[in-house]
Amino acid sequence: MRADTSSTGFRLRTARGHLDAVVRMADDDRYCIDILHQLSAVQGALEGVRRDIIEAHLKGCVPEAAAEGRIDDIVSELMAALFGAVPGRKSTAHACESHSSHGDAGHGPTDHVAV
Ligand SMILES: [Cu+2]
Repeated sequence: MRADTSSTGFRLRTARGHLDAVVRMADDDRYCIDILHQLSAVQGALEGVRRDIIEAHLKGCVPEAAAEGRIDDIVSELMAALFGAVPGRKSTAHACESHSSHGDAGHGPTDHVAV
C-alpha cells in the first residue's frame, strides 16, 4: 500500500474509537439518534481512509501498471474494488506487483479497501 501509513493508521484508530463508542452506546441502550450521529462519525472516518488509499493507488500503482502495459488489468481491479466484481470478468488479483519490491507481501483487490 502506498498510502501514508501513519495517516492511514491514525484515521483507522480514529474510526475504531468512534465505533467503540457506538458499541458502548448500543450496550447502554442510548437514544437512537445519538447512536446514528456517532455512526456517521465512523463512516466519515472510514471514508477518509478510503479516499487516502484510492489516491495513493492512483498516484503510485496505476502509473506503474500503465508503464508496464497493464492498464486494463489495474482499471478492472480498481472498478471491482470500488463498485464490486462484474460477473463474467476474470479476477485481476495482484495487479500491483510493485508492492512486493517494497517488502510488502503483495495484495489482492480486497486489500485496498478492507484494511
Ligand atoms: Cu495500489
